[in-house]
Amino acid sequence: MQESNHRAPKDFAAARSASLTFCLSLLVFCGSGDAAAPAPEPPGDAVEKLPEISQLPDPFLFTSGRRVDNRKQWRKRREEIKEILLRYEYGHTAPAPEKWSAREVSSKTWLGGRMTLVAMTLDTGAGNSLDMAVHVYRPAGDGPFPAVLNIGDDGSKAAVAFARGYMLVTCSPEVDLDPDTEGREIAGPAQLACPTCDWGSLAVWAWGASRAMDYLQTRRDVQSDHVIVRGHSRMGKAALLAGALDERFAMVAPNGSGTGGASAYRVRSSGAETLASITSPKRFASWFQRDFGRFGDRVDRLPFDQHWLLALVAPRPLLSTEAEQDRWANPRGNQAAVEAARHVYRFLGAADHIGIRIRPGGHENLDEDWHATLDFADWKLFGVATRRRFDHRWDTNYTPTYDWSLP
Ligand code: GTR
Repeated sequence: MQESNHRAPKDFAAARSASLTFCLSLLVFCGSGDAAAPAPEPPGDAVEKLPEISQLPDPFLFTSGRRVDNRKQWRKRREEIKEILLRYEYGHTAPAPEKWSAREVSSKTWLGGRMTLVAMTLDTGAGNSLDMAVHVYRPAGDGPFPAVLNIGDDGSKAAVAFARGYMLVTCSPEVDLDPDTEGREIAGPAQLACPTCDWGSLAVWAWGASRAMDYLQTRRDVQSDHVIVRGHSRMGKAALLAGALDERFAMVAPNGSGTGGASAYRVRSSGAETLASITSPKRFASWFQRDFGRFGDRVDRLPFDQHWLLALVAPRPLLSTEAEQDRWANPRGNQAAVEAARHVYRFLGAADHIGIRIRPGGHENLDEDWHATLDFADWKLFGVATRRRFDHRWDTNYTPTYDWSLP
């Protein structure tokens, strides 16, 4: 049995005091020195007062009306975009906990002895209030290994990762921190721990992935500067959000993430899931900031679109893996968002660090999707050439209609 206790590294302490704080006596999320910032105002009825923007909004345009014209300014704009997305769409993630601990629960051989599966529990809140399972599928040898952190406890791709020289790690925030529900708002451990937080489930799950990353940074067998955050479908949305917010993730790989993930709301394939549909109280309103559904029939009033979320990852590698027949996940909107976000990548000198891979078939999480992700990772993180293409277009007739371009 291993046990370790940790204090947040310095830069997280700084980020914590700078961020909107959710200081509660219940939790040790916030240090006592933090000045409590006012809770963000939910957009509420103000949706009607927001300007109509029919095109994909300009990611380089500050709210003040000024435009980014150098890379240093992009860092500032990035912070502004983050706050806009959290305020309107996902709700704010809590700061990193000041203290947390990891406990080994079990360890057994896996894949006929070629790997060890180590089950850990991370205690990220006061009094075990926020425990989360983390499973490490550890190849034989000392490492350190690059790793894929999968949101969701799915070990079925351990062999694929292993064969490609990557360690697989899974975490389960959708079970342990905020249980996934459809059409039911429940107060899961995260909401109970922080009743004044406005985070929806996707933000909680992304926060959980960052806590798993805290832990991976302490493992000597992990190359913590080469961790890819990945997830499928709803967990793809969470993985994208985690990678957008937490720059410790070296690469971000949403699979079939669709609406609320890597697909634009304003550009749709026929049959694609809409904002109104995903935020319906009968479906997944609880994944988002509670007022986000008010944009259901006013998508043109959204101050942003999902290319802004993708742009937060820049210039780190980002690959969206999609499927031709997965219309519900809005492949046309995905293409539009990636192509629009590429302007930010290009601005930062990394135009080919963002890609789309589209395979035949439907909404699944296949070995083939993992191989594509790991080919991209080998290329972008380790300089290994690949013959695979990552510039697929689902709709070759799609032409962007926005009138902004590189500063
Ligand atoms: C669907 C939802 C999608 C996607 C999917 C999944 O019902 O509409 O946005 O997240 O679930 O996670 O399997």
